[in-house]
Amino acid sequence: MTVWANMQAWHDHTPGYTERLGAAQGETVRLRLRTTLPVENVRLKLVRVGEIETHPAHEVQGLSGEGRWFEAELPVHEARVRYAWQLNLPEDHLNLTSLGLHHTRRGFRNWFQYLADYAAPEWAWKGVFYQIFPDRFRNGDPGNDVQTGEYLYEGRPVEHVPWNTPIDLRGDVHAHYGGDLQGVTQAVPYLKALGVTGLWLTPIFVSPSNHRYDITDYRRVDPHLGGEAAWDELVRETDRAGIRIVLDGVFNHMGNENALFQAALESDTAPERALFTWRDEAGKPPYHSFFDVPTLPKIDYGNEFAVQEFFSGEQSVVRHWLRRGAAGWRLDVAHMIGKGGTEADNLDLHRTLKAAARQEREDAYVFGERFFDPELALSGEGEDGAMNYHGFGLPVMQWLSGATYFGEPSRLAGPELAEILWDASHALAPQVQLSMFNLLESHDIGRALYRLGNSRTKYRAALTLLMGYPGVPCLYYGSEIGLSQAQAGNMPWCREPMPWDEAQWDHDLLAGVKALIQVRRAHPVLQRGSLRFLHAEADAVALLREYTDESGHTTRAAALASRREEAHPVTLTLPAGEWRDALSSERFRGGEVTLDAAGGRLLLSP
Ligand code: ARE
Ligand code: CA
Repeated sequence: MTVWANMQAWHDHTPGYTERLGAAQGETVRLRLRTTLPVENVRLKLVRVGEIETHPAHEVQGLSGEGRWFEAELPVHEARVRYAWQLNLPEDHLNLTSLGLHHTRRGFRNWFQYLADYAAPEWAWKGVFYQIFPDRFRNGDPGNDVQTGEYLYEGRPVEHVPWNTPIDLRGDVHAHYGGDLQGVTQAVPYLKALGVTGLWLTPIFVSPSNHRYDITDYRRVDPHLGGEAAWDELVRETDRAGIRIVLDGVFNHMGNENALFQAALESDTAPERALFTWRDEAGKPPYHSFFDVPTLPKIDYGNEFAVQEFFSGEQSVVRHWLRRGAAGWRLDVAHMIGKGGTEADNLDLHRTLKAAARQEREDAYVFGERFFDPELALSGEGEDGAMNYHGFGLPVMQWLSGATYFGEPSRLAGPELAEILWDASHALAPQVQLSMFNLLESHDIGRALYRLGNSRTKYRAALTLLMGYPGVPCLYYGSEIGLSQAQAGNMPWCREPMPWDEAQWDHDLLAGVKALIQVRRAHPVLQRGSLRFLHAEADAVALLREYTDESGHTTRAAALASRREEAHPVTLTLPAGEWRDALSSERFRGGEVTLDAAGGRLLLSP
């Protein structure tokens, strides 16, 4: 049930409505509601074990905005408080929840949420991330390249591939292009000019494959990526450019060449055996592993040594790299990390991991790769957010392209898209919504440009939604200059090397991407505003962001996107006031407007 902008009562997490976020348990927080309805009185309701408690709200004067304001005190009595408003009218009473105004109270899942004791990594909200797959981004030092036949991986010799060779089937895990951290350092001026402020590097530690998800040594940077010195230099240069780095934490499994696993294989009595779970099943490796891939033995966190080694110990991997300059962790297959060989999600472990990360760096940004429903894991105690595949990137791309990322046709239309997005976002507490890691594409799912038939117009529409949506936006290396893929499919096709010959770049596209990033970074409403929907028809959707300050003054932004290639006039109703197109600066007044939505529009008010 999507919530639309034309509401007669409103409340959200921004300062005009919520005094502050993340207060400690036991404290009290001032909440407000604004309404144009002829209410007689307003009450705040919250759930305490066994009962619904109501608190009176009193009217406050002197705040801006249409309608009347009411204020109440919320006792923050537990880690996650659920609350709603009751509006009493002369002949009626209504409930305001995150689903809007209703005669009944709706389910508690739809009440507003207040997370206690939670400091969000707000720096990430202000930024724009860029994902780099190190072997394919830039070769800064050909001297450290993997050489053909240098070693065997999965029984086959690895292969050195010259940079401009298009990916073919050989481009799978044995093909090394030679990209490295020196290359990333050389590209810092490029990244800074693009406007990104965060990098997510897929794994950089010693590992035999080109993707490096099979880690041999978690405490050493792969010498083929430039080793420790290249990491230190990268941290220095990115710091100087105001860019922070999030590393890929592969904690569900390790590489089979890792010394811990090798020791476990060597003898039946080795203490390291307790780090894995052993089994005897025909056709499968004798230990649990990621998707039964023999090179990726699964780590058993039922074992305290594993918890200490990777997460909480004084010298844990999580702590080590935060000390060495990383700003956070992306947790590979976060939902799989578990005990006893199961893939059961385990909030306990994620809590331990995040607590250790926050001790090292109080604003460390920790988010999980969770392909499916992340809601249960996102209580604020574990990860800050999750990679937003199912709540954002996949449905948006499915709607725009008319196909799933496996290439199956899809009939998803605008109204259902709005429904899916709203459902996923309102289920999360506000800080978690804003910390979700939003992406359209990645090294696992195929390039957005390619899936949109290489249409620049549609890709710009996709980016408009990405920059307009609550959550931290992330781009995938190369898409900004038009890097696509040679054929349909996920890996390895979406991992082409970045071309550095600028004659091959789409400079128009690059300028457009830069402009969108600038807008996102310049406007707090896009970084921390609330979300509602303005419009949805089969081929177009529009959403609204709002940020209300302590005095009740509201700034707004709207993102409008179409999935058509040709001009597409869309009529929608914007909140009253002065509006302007963030890119063209064209000005118009709120109310009913008709705008060409092709290629997407980002609008600002005032
Ligand atoms: C390689 C080859 C594959 C081959 C596989 C098995 O590329 O073609 O099938 O080996 O031999 C890393 C590498 C991959 C590598 C893999 C195994 O990047 O290239 O595959 O290791 O060696 C699911 C998980 C999701 C996971 C993806 C890959 O839910 O969490 O699969 N993503 C992470 C990383 C990957 C990484 C690993 C996990 C392992 O981001 O890069 O792979 O550390 C559907 C399915 C999902 C699936 C999703 C995406 O939605 O239902 O289960 O996600 O597609 O493929
Ligand atoms: Ca190199």
